[in-house]
Amino acid sequence: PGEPNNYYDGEHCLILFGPGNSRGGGSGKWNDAVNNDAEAQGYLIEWGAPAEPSTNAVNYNPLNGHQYQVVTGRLTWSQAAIAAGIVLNGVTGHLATVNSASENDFIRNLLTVESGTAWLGACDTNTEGVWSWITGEPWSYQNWYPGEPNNYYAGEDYLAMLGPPERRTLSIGKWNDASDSELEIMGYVVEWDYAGE
Ligand code: MMA
Ligand code: CA
Repeated sequence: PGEPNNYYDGEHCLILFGPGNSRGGGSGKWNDAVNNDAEAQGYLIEWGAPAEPSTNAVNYNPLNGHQYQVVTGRLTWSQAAIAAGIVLNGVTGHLATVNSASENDFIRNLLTVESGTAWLGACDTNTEGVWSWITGEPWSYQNWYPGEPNNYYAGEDYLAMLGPPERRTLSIGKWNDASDSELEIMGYVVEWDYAGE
């Protein structure tokens, strides 16, 4: 009752009152809130079939001590970049960043027909043609498919690793720049940077 009130003309996001909330604990009632409202302590994710993400095993790469997981699901790059931030044993994940041929091979071998072509953690949204890893690591290694990145129709700013089934000759493990909502994408790769494991 009384909501949405767009309090101080600044409330544009939806909250569901849960147990313990003094103003409607467990009621299931809604409130409009600010983007960073301290009252909101969680969020709800919904997946609709048939795009339900399914997680595969977490895989340890002995070459750098990092863990990797391929998640199958049709997310945009922006959605995947957020979804990858899950915590595993106290370490926050990120979309995978690739710094060597051996790391690229390791990830390439995790891709499946189900995950298909999958997001990696780089974009050139700041300056067209200047690619950077979301972790801030130097852009030292790259493995583009011939002719890529082509910024197709001037709308491709996000990095994907081409997966099976092979649609272009010798493509698996090679990189393509794609649009945020590229339909070819079927998964994303999460990396956790454990040090010294
Ligand atoms: C698709 C898309 C692009 C890629 C071209 C290559 C038609 O667009 O995946 O990112 O560069 O294919 O032909
Ligand atoms: Ca492209």
